[in-house]
Amino acid sequence: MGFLNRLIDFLKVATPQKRMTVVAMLLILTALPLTVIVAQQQQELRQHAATPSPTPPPGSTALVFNLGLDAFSSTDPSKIKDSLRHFIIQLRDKKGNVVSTQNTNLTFNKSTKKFTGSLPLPPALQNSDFNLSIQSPGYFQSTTTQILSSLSGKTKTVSLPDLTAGDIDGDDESNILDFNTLLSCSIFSKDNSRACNDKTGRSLKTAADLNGDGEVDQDDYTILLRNLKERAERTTSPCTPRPACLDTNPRCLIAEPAAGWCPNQF
Ligand SMILES: [Ca+2]
Ligand SMILES: [Ca+2]
Repeated sequence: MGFLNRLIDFLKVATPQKRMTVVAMLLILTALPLTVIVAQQQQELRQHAATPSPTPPPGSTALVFNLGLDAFSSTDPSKIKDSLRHFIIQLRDKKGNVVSTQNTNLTFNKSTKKFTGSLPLPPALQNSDFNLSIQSPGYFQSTTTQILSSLSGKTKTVSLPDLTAGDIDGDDESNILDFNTLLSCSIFSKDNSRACNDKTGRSLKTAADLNGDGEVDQDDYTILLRNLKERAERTTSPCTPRPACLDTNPRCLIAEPAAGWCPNQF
């Protein structure tokens, strides 16, 4: 009340110009918190708009996703804070050329440990044949072998094996740069997060938080180490493609190689 009384006394004796200045300052101070609230509400609305509905409207042409990320799948769901994750969906023609790139956010379901959501299919592709390449920050891209065709008026659920964590810098390669970037983003950073920010200044911290628990720490480092080791072993020990006749009836008889058949991708 002391401040208010002094303000009233000041206004009684102040010139009209000074009174106007004080009133203008009070209006600005009052408007600031309101501006912050409005900005927060707008951000929430934008985030909501970027999150597709899990169930597309009847009759629509859409892809319905039910995707897993391996580090999320192996983490206690109650520890996961990053329930909304960005995915990049590339539609490829039969020659493998990218004909459309779609960005979407999918929502983590703690019961199924899968990310779900739907994406309307662009009209130009509703009668086309295509397959999908799917990527999420921090994870290697995975491409379906299944060809989707003539989806006009229909929905198609896309379920794949969990994407593999480890591509922190998003170049679809596994190398020392992924380690350096994760360490830079982590609580053990020694470069003040310099390498954690890419050339455009964008932070890669979300990508480095492989298990979505809100921290980049020893757990993420262990996941990265394990996955890159397994990936390197697969690269140095090429498997033998599984002959299709092994899965037909009658079945052919071919001896399995010592390194085993390549796992069926999807
Ligand atoms: Ca990489
Ligand atoms: Ca983490």
